[in-house]
Amino acid sequence: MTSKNVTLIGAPTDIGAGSRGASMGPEAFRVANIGPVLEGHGLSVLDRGNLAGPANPWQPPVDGYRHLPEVITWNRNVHEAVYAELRDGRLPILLGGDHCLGIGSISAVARHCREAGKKLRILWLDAHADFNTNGLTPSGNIHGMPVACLCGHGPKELVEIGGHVPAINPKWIRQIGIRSVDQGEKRFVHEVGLEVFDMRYIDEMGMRHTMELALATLDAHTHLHVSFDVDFLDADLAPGVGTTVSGGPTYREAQLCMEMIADTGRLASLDVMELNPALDIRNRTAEVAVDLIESLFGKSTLMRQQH
Ligand SMILES: [Mn+2]
Repeated sequence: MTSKNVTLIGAPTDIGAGSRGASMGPEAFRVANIGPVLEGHGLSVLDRGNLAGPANPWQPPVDGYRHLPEVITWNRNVHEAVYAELRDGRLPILLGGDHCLGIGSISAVARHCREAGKKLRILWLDAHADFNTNGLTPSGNIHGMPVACLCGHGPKELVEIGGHVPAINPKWIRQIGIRSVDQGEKRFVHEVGLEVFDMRYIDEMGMRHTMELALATLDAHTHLHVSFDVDFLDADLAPGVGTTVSGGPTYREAQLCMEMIADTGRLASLDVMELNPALDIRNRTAEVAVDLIESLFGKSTLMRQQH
């Protein structure tokens, strides 16, 4: 079951991103009242404050990676912080920070699941597949590589972070909302057999059917992790991200997505990534994200009775 004890962990860095500003994300979530909003749903919220890590040196790529040493340090710090909360039976919410930190977070979740004998299902809500490698990436930005790293394709220090290679099996992931994938990356996604519900699929089949499939076969022993890249949302709804892509889920589709996840009662860890206050308009994107997170934890827009 979803734990009532939630921990907020801020990771104030844009070390893996292509633009500066996601380092201010954690504070923007707090300004948008993420803690009190979750407490309003009967959760006990502990804010651990922000993790520390190296500054962003803003350098060009080396061997296809930008800022690899700094990315490694940040991910190790995130891994330890997330793992400690899970070991304590708490539900960690990682406030990014850019999406490269998904490596540290999800490797910690996978490690916890191995030790606790749980199955893992990961919902990757994103405009991008984040399945680049240093040979495929056009930019060298590691926020485009976390899924590949978790599946064992990446630099040794990132791939080995949770002590088990690969950290996860690609079959455990469902990607939703995808609409911007680089050419080589697309071939690689097909090669490993990632299950992707792209926007074409959502447009044709609807969010309800998409989520029914993405959440199928969960059981009482499944740990459900959500990795929510705020650029999952349509650019008009969520301007405060570094890599906006138009044609994403509307507010209503995103609400349904979150509510259907909440209905499973299996949510056990969450990353909310890539919020960039420098690009936002009066913290609107942070407020939309907090509103959706509220739904993820059971706020319902429904009139019908819930049991
Ligand atoms: Mn992403």
